[in-house]
Amino acid sequence: LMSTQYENILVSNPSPSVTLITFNRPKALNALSTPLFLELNRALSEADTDQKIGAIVLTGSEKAFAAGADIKEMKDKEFADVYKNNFLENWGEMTRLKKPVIAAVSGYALGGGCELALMCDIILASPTAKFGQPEINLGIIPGGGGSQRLVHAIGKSRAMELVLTGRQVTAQEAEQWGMISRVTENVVDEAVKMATDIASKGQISVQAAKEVVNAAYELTLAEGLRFERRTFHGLFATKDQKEGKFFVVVQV
Ligand code: CO8
Repeated sequence: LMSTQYENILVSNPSPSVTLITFNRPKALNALSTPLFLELNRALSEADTDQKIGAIVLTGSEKAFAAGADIKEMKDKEFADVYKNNFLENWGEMTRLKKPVIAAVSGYALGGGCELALMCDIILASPTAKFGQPEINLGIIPGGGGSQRLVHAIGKSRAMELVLTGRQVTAQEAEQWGMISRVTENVVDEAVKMATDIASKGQISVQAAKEVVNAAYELTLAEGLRFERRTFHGLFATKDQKEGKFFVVVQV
């Protein structure tokens, strides 16, 4: 069977259990056009439903993870148009995936590029990575979740600074701020390694873990703890728990 052909992304399997999606609009610094997003959503959905795949890695090029939404596409849009068509609505689709998504960021992750990284479950960055929300310089504001997810990730004052000034932060600063998990050379290899490791765990507990951690963004502490406990209880009905690797725990 021919695998799906894409024009704006590359899809590969660097290990049998991992899907690697690479943005492929080098001339536009991987600007996130609508056609790119439709392809991305299709590839993500395929990986999410493929039983062999346990985790997904999302990356761009050395120079740019993604330099934002496509400015050329947005330039002539009018209010009625973006409102009626709920412009950017499909951007949220990747947050509904069951499987973990790791962003491997090199170079620019600006505007929508930064927001897309923030939608991923884990962010690894190379020392060249630069994060920022430059929308303020275009007379708009973040529209892909940046204003909300940054507050959760780095707190109000820092989020406010980024959103109001458009300043770019380095990978090192983003790491200090807890916005990303860590800075590393060979970021794609490291992300694939991590994804392969995650994919080797029980898929049901991985899915449950992702679900409960993400619930912390939306629930009160009491509701979140209840949701965690119930989900935890539910896992005692799975085969993975019966096979369990408790001896590993005991040895530690
Ligand atoms: N959209 C479309 N094309 C882009 C984009 C973009 N976001 N970014 C870069 N490009 C293109 C450039 O136009 C240029 O193409 P061409 O050669 O045809 O003119 C090519 O990529 C290379 O770019 P540069 O020559 O500018 O490369 P430099 O190395 O000089 O600069 C920068 C790199 C600093 C990243 C610079 O390109 C830049 O500032 N880009 C724009 C960054 C930006 O403002 N991003 C935010 C966009 S807005 C956004 O993401 C909002 C998200 C959702 C909200 C939407 C609400 C409506």
